[in-house]
Amino acid sequence: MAETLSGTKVVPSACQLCIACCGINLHVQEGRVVKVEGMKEHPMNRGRLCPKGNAIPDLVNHPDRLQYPMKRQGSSWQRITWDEAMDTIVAKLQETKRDYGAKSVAVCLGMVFLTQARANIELIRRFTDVYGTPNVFSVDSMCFRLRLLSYILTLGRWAVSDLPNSRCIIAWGHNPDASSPPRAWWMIPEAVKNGAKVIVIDPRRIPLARKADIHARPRPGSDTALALGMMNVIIAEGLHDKDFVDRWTVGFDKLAEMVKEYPPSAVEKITWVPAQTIVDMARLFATTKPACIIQGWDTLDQKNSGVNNARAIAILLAITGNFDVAGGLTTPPPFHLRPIRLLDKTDGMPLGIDRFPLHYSVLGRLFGEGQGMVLPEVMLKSEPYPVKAMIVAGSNLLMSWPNSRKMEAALKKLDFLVVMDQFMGETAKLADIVLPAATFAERTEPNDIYVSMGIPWVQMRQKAVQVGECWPDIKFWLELANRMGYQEFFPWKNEIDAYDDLMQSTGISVKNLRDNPAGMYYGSVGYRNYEAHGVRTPSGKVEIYSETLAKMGQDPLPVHREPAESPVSSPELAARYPLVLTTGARVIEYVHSQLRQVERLRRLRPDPEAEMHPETAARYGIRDKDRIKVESQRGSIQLLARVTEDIIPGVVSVAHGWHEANVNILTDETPADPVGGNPALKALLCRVEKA
Ligand SMILES: Nc1nc2c(c(=O)[nH]1)N[C@H]1C(S)=C(S)[C@@H](COP(=O)(O)OP(=O)(O)OC[C@H]3O[C@@H](n4cnc5c(=O)[nH]c(N)nc54)[C@H](O)[C@@H]3O)O[C@H]1N2
Ligand SMILES: Nc1nc2c(c(=O)[nH]1)N[C@H]1C(S)=C(S)[C@@H](COP(=O)(O)OP(=O)(O)OC[C@H]3O[C@@H](n4cnc5c(=O)[nH]c(N)nc54)[C@H](O)[C@@H]3O)O[C@H]1N2
Ligand code: SF4
Ligand SMILES: [Mo]
Repeated sequence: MAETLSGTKVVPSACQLCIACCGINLHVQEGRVVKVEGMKEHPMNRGRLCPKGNAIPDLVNHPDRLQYPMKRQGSSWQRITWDEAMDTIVAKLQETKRDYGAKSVAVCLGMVFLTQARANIELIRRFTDVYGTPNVFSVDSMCFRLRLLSYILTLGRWAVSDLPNSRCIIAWGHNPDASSPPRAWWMIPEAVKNGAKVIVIDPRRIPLARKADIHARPRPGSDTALALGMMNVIIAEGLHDKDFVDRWTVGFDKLAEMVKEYPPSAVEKITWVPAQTIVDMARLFATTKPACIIQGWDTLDQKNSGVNNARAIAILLAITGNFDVAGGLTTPPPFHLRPIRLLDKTDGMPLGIDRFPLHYSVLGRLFGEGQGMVLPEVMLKSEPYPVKAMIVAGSNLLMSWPNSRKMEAALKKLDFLVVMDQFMGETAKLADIVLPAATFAERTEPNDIYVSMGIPWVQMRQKAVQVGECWPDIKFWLELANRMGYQEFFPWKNEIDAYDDLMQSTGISVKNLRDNPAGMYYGSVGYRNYEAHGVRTPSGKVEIYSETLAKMGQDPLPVHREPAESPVSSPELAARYPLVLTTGARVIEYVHSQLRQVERLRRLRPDPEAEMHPETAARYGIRDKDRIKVESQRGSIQLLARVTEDIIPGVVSVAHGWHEANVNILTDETPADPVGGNPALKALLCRVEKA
C-alpha cells in the first residue's frame, strides 16, 4: 500500500465484476475510493479495464448501497444492529431445525462466490454441513458445473484453451468482447498477429466475427449436430490424428460409425448452416495446428444437449490431436485447497441429486451441491419435504434464475428469508432480514480464479475502504458459526487465519500474497500430462464413448438432441410461438442484474433490447426502436426492438438482468439436460408483436 504526497493511498487489488478478475489499483482519499487504474504488471489485463472496471468507484460509493442490516416491519423496513440481525437468524435457524429438520433450510449462492476467494464457498458449505442441511445451491446449477463434469467424464479433468499460442481459434457460442475481455484485448490478437485463423460459430455477428475467416450462424440449440457434421467430414477425409486416437482414446470406431448419420447435407437441415461451410470449417480446423475451441462459459450448456455439446467439442479437439498441447486445450494445475467438508454431518443428499447425481460428484471429484433448478417445484409442492427457510447471498433469484414468476411464488411460501446483498434488489425486497454486503473493495481475500482463463495465478484482494456497516460475506458466515456454537468446527481466529490454513497444501501463505501485491504464479502449464499417469478417466484414455454415461442410461456418445421447444420437436407450440428465443448474451456494461443503477454505465446502454433480423421484424410490422412485446408460454415482457442484420432470421436474442424487462419471466426452470440438469435458457420459442 503506497501513500502519495497528496495523501492518496494506492491499494492493489482485483476486480470482481467478471471472471477475468483484472488486477487493479484503487486510489483512496479520506476513506473513499476516488479512482481506479488497471494494474500494468498483471498477467490477465496488462493494465486495461473495461467500462465496468472503470465504474468501480461509482459502484463502491453508490448512494443506494445497503449500509446496515434491516428487518421487515409489515410493508416497511426498520434499521437494526448486526447483533439483533444475528440473534434473529440464529433463533430462527434453531427453531426451524427443531420443528422441520435441518434440511428444511436451504442456502442459495450467486456467481460472486465463484469469483470471491474459493475458500469462502468451502467455508459456507462447511457451515451448512455442521448445521446438518445438505441443501446448498449455487448458480452453477445453470452455469459452468455442467462443462466441468463433461470435461472430467471425457478428458479426466478441466482443460482450457491456450489462445495466444494457437493457430486456429474457434469461438463457439462465446463473445469474448462482452464476457471475457482479456481474450479480446490480447489473447486472441496475439494469436492472430502470428497468423492464426479464426472461426466464429454464433447466430449473431459478434465483433470477432467481423475479423473471422469463417462465420457459421447456427440455429440455437443445434450445436451438437454441427460438431458431429464436422467430425463426419474430418473422419471421412482421414484428417484426424490417427496416432493419438489409437493410443489415447476409447470408442473412436463407434463414433466413426455414428457420425455417418451426420453428413453435411443432413446437418445443414438441422442447423441452418450451409453444408459447404461445415466442410470448410472442418477442414480448416483439422488441418491448422495447434487449434483450440473457446466454448461459451454457459451458452452451449443451457440446453437439453449441454453435456453432449461439451463432450462433442472436447472430442473434436482430442481426435485432431489438440488435447494437452501448447496452443490447444491445456490443463493448468488447479490451486488445491485443503478439503474441509463434513458430509457425514448432513441429513442425506441435497435436492435434485437423485435425478442428477453427476451434478454432485463425478469420477470421485466432489462438487457437493444440489441441483437448484428443482427448488421452485419442491418449494411449491413441499415434496419430498418442505423448504421453510432460506439464506440467499450474492444472488438475485428473481432476476437471474429462470421462470421468475414461479420463483417468486416459491419464495413467498417461505417462513423466513435472509438476503445478503449490496443493494435492495428484487429478491432482497422479499426478505425478512436484509444484510449489507461489502464490495470487493472492502474485502481482503486470496483470488485464484485466473486458472479458469488458463493462467495459474493467485492474488490477494485488499480491503481499501469501509462502507457503512457492510460486512464481507465470509465474516457473516464465520460469525454465524460462532453464534451457533460451532467453534469446534470453526477454530480459526478470523477469515485470514482460515485462508492461511486452507492454503497450506499450496505452499503459499497470506504473507506471500501480501508481499506480492500483483499476485504470483503458483504453478506452470505443462503439456501431455497424461503421458505420465494416463488420462484420469476409468479407462485411462480420452473417453469418446463413456461407459459411465452408458451405465446411467445416458447417451454414451454425444448425439444431437432437439430442444424440447423447437420448430422440429414441438410444431404445435411453434405454430403459436414461431421464433427461436435465445437469452442472456452478455453485454460489456453490465453483469447479470447488476450495475443498472450506475449512471455512467447506464448512459452507455440505457435500455433493454430484443435483437431481430429485418426479415423477422418485417413479418410482424416491427421497425428498429419500436416498443414490442416478446412472449413465451410462461409470460411476456416489453422492450425495444433492435432490428439488425447481425442476427439470423427467425431468432430473437434478449439479454437478461433488466428489471423493467426481465427475460426470465419467459424462461423455464425445468432441468433440461438429462445429465447435468441445466435449464434451457438458450433455445426456447417465442412470438413478438408491437406493444
Ligand atoms: N460483461 C459481462 N461479462 C460476463 C458476465 C456478465 O453478466 N456480463 N457473466 C459471466 C458469466 S457468469 C458467464 S457464465 C459468462 C457467459 O459467457 P458466454 O457463455 O461465453 O456468453 P457470451 O460471451 O455472451 O456469448 C454467448 C454467445 O452465444 C451466442 N449464442 C446464443 N445461443 C447460441 C446457440 O445456441 N449456439 C451458438 N453457437 N451460439 C449461441 C450469442 O449470440 C452470444 O454471442 O460470462 C461471464 N462474463
Ligand atoms: N435468461 C438467462 N438467465 C441467466 C443467464 C442467461 O444466460 N440467461 N445466465 C445465468 C448464469 S450463467 C449465471 S452465473 C447467473 C448469475 O446469477 P446471479 O449470481 O444471481 O447474478 P445477479 O443477478 O447479478 O445477482 C447477484 C446479486 O449479488 C449482489 N452482489 C454483488 N456482489 C456481491 C457480494 O460480494 N456479496 C453479496 N452478498 N452480494 C453481492 C448483487 O447486488 C446482485 O443483487 O445468471 C443466470 N441467469
Ligand atoms: S474485464 Fe472489466 S469487469 Fe471484468 S474483471 Fe476486468 S475490469 Fe472487471
Ligand atoms: Mo455464469
